[in-house]
Amino acid sequence: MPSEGFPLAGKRVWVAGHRGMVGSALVRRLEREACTILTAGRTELDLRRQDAVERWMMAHRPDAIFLAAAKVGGILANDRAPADFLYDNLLIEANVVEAAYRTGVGKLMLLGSSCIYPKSADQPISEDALLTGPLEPTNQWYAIAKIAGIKLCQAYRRQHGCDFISVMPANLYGPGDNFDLETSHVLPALIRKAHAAKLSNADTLEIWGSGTPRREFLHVDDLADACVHLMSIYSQDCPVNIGFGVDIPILDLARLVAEVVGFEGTLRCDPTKPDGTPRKLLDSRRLRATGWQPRIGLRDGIAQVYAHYQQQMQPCVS
Ligand code: GFB
Repeated sequence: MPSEGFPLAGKRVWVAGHRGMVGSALVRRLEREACTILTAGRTELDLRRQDAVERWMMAHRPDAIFLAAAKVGGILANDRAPADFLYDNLLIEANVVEAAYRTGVGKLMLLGSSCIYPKSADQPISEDALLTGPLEPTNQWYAIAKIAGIKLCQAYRRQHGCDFISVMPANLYGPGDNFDLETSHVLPALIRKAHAAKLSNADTLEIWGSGTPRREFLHVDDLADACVHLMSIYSQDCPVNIGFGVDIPILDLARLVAEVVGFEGTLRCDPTKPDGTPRKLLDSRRLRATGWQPRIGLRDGIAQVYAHYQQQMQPCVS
């Protein structure tokens, strides 16, 4: 892989979306680099407003941008708010990418998602599977917006020579996740449900869908580390998958969460809830070829997130 080299030392680096789980992990990771970290809160800057984004960029002049800001959510949130997932994400990406071009930003990384790939893509899913088949209906709106983001990076590279790249993470989890049962992803939902079931001595823990879909989970601190690594060395238009390398059926994930949390009852599937994509395991060979490896195993990662969750809950429990 040809490497242009873009060291972050001495640079002004904007983490767009720094309050989210991914953005805050990026800030934690960038604190170890000799760069200046720029952030903008939601009240200061609405990324869906083109003028505001351009004004902010003109005033703050980042050299590099991690575009982690996005409207995100789990399978039900995606299904129930298609307009928000499509509109918000399209605007955020278009505004930041265009302003980055206009203000001469040296490098931009757009964070996508493994759900951009076709529902029936061959496993593990290589970057070449993009746009080779129909998407999973529950999250097609979010996926279309993220595909547009990849295409924006490619188009600005082709037309204007901008060094804009994109990465596609596996299903993420970590500290700062959303634990709202209606809008969250599966892992924080299971942690919350297992914890509540343990405290109330409930007999069962409910799992949405059939429990058979398989997902690949990556700790957000591993993701942040891979992003900083790729920002420095990767400079091509093809997106790069960032995965852990192993997937697990949702039922086994629920068993693991129950074990870590200490819930000893039974697991019950709710077939009225959607399964989504049957399997999403990324082919991360392109990334591995650069020498990067994830470090946080799933059991340890879940234990860490559960500890965070308990700390967060402390005032309510006591
Ligand atoms: O994490 P999740 O919502 O996202 O669901 P996706 C993964 C699987 O876990 C699905 C099942 O098969 C769910 O039915 N599941 C079981 C649960 N119990 C629960 C629960 O209590 N809550 C939730 N949320 N799921 C999302 C996309 O898809 O993945 C986003 O909708 C994004 O756009 C994200 O791409 C990474 O993996 O199905």
